[in-house]
Amino acid sequence: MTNDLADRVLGGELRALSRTLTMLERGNPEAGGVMKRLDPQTGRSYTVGITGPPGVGKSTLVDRLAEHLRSQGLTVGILAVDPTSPFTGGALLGDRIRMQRHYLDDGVFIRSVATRGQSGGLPRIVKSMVRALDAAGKDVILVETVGVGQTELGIMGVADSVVVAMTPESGDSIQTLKAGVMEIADLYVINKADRDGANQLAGAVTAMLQMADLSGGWNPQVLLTQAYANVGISELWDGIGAHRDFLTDTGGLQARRSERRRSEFLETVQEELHRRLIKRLGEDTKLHTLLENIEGKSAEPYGEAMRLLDDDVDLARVVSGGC
Ligand SMILES: Nc1nc2c(ncn2[C@@H]2O[C@H](COP(=O)(O)OP(=O)(O)OP(=O)(O)O)[C@@H](O)[C@H]2O)c(=O)[nH]1
Ligand SMILES: [Mg+2]
Repeated sequence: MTNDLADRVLGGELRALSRTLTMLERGNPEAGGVMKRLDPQTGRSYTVGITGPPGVGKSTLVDRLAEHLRSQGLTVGILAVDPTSPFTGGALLGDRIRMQRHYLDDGVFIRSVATRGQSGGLPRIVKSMVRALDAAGKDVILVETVGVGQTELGIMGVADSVVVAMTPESGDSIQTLKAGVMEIADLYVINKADRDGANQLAGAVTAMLQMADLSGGWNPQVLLTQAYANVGISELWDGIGAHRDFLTDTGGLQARRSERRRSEFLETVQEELHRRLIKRLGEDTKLHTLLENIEGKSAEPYGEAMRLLDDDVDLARVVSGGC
């Protein structure tokens, strides 16, 4: 069954791809079999992360980029990571409406990913989803994430190139820079360049970059766009291309991708361990009693945690319960 599904994904069948992403999202154990078969066929896509504060125009940029890529005959996968709950997804609805003109185009695959209240950052499943889109033959994968400061850092672990979008109109932008986004941006986009202050903001960002130590080699570009009017989009794609060439020439691309695979594995182990432990709490009377003792002060939390982890038999029992 999983082989059949994987083959359909590899054949570019969108429904099979959609189903695979749902399996990943739900932690379906059969997803492992599918991903194993897809993995050898990955590595051909290029992944671009677009991040920045709420409302700066990320979805509009993604939409316009998709349009530009399609005009060049490239296929596009879009993952829109939505921080709102799946039940109140206002932003989600906005994205859907904005991008719906692509729904008639088989060359654009759009998927929203709810963060389901995970604390900050990007759901780790996004890394696996990107690999599935890659195997399905998407030439370019665009990942939109909203965030300010620390919550954006996760995009680094997913994208080959990271675009940080800002606007001249609010204090958010400078806030974003201060929150340490300097380290993650490969390209800066000042969107809504039709508004006052765009050039000043571009100047401020450029000045900050000049002061920063960029001995790593790549000099992040600062670009002005008017996404809603389709201005600056091809220049943005050219800028991404320049970063891609830089990464390819310096071996940085391979390094980023290897690191991404490593962290996908480690994060999955960590999250699954946690999930299975929580599940066991509801089922395992011994563990349940231990917790009651810890709560009632007849057992000590730190020492018991270490003992549980050191006692391989116990740990194996806790985590091997399947799902
Ligand atoms: N003036 C102006 N407005 C723009 C521009 N680009 C996008 N917008 C508008 O900005 C608003 C927000 O755009 P979105 O693309 O939804 O922004 P976003 O960053 O995806 O928003 P969230 O996903 O909710 O964080 C929309 O009303 C867009 O039409 C632009 O270049 N200039
Ligand atoms: Mg958006």
